[in-house]
Amino acid sequence: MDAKSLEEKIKKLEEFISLVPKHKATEKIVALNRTRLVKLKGELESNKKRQKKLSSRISPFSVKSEGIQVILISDYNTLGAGKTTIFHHLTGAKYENIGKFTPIPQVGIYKFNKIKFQIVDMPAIMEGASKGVGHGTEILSAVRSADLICICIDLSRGIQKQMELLLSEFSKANIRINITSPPIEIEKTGSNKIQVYYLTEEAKKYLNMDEDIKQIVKESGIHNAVVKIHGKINLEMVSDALNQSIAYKKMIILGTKGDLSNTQNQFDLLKKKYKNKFPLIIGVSGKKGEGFMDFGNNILEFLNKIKIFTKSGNKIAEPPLIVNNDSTVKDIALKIHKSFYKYFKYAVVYRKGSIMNKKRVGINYLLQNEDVVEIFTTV
Ligand SMILES: Nc1nc2c(ncn2[C@@H]2O[C@H](COP(=O)(O)OP(=O)(O)O)[C@@H](O)[C@H]2O)c(=O)[nH]1
Ligand SMILES: [Mg+2]
Repeated sequence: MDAKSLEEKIKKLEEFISLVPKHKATEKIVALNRTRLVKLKGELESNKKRQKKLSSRISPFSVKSEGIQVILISDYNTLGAGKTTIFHHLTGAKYENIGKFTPIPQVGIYKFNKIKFQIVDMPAIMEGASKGVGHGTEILSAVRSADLICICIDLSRGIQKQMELLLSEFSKANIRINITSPPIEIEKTGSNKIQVYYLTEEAKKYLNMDEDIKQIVKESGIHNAVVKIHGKINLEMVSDALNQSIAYKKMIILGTKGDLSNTQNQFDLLKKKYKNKFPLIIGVSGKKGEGFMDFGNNILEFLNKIKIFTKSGNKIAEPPLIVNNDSTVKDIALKIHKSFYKYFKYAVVYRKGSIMNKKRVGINYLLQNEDVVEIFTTV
């Protein structure tokens, strides 16, 4: 197993164990893996303790994420694209760093309807960042772990050069923009073969690719794995799925300094040229605070997140929980506390409509934006 982190290893191992058919012949492998699981969990615990001690010494670039993390980025050739001005506007930080070079990331909180977003004002990206130039390694690794990247493009200067440098460095760093990762999971196993599982109706259409898929996986040096296909794929996606260094990131563009004259043309051009790759391009003025009216909602919608309020008695808890838009009551129960799942009896969902809709539902009920959920337990 070469899963990325211990946590992932544990998750994968637990999944693997639940997947193995339980009978005499597999008894040993299940037992071995159970033992391994216990060992890994022990390692994780001691790592966490060590991490706590180390955290005072970590690099300023490894920004700890709090809530939804949004990174502001621009290209170094266009110094002064307006990131710090936007950062100040959103976070309410003091006006200290505007017009100055920001050599290390600045972190602040942007609050929108009581929902917190962590905003990171990053140093600009230099040409060669993907090879490490100008703290490129650290900046791009922060990009890889962010929830959303806001590319800041100065509308008072040529937009194309700014975009091209950034897109080129992202591409060289194996960062894919606004596409989802292939619906393929590859997990190394102890058995000496590659097994492909086609887990959805869509996936079953690719049964005829079985041999090819196995061959590609073998080619990467893996000879024992479970490959799970969840949806529409092609062979390139199989090899992408094998490439651990590819990151799939959500990005939007902020056209900055929209208050200056002659920026409308550049904004139109920006939209025209990049709308295919970037479904969300917003014209803003950090200086005048324009364009950010509904910024929090824009972000949530773009990230396919919804707000769910929880209710207990007459009280609705604030802030709402932020969850994926395909979340069910189960996800909410687990998010509050696992006992709400364990002792789940039923839930009542209040949904806004022409009249407030109140409904008693089960654990698998699919939620919608701004639903209010009250969970009842057996204890
Ligand atoms: N007119 C105008 N000027 C801006 C705006 N945002 C930033 N600036 C100016 O552009 C310069 C660089 O801004 P800054 O926020 O430090 O850019 P950064 O280097 O990307 O962080 C400063 O002189 C700002 O006053 C804006 O929205 N409108
Ligand atoms: Mg700055």
